[in-house]
Amino acid sequence: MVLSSADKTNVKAVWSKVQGHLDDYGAETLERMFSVFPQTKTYFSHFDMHHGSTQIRSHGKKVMLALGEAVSHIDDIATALSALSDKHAQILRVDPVNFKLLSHCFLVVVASHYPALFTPDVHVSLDKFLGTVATVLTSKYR
Ligand code: HNI
Repeated sequence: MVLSSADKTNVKAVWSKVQGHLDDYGAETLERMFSVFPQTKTYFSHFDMHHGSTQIRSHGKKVMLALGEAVSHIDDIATALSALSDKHAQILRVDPVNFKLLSHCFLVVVASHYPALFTPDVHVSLDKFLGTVATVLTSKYR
């Protein structure tokens, strides 16, 4: 997946809005994923899964910060997320199908908070970006 310069501009525009709300949007993304795709909860059996759970908020923020790292290093996401890629492949072993589910939920969060920003072009760019991140995080599985 190749991000064009227009894609990069669009992703950075989204991130300039999102970066002040990492806890909220991270938690919202995870809560949507757990309720819409309950099979994803199997990876988090050690978490308090109630609404407003501090574990969900803190994990959501970690995921958002990692996405922010990818935005900051958008020309070399593989290097920026290399350690996280090792961890997902060797320790967490999250089935790659789940990355699409998380990405979908994040797209919904962005669209619902910024409907005017979320044009079809921006939707495509953000989807391509999330696809690139997912490819990096699942690239070391075998
Ligand atoms: Ni993921 C841990 C980022 C997708 C399940 N994940 C992390 C951490 C970051 C992170 C950051 C913390 C690592 C650390 O502590 O060293 N995860 C991301 C990103 C994506 C992603 C950027 C995709 C955009 N992870 C997923 C998906 C699942 C998932 C799709 C499963 C549905 N991740 C986990 C689990 C942990 C985790 C489980 C460990 C959580 C814990 O604290 O026990």
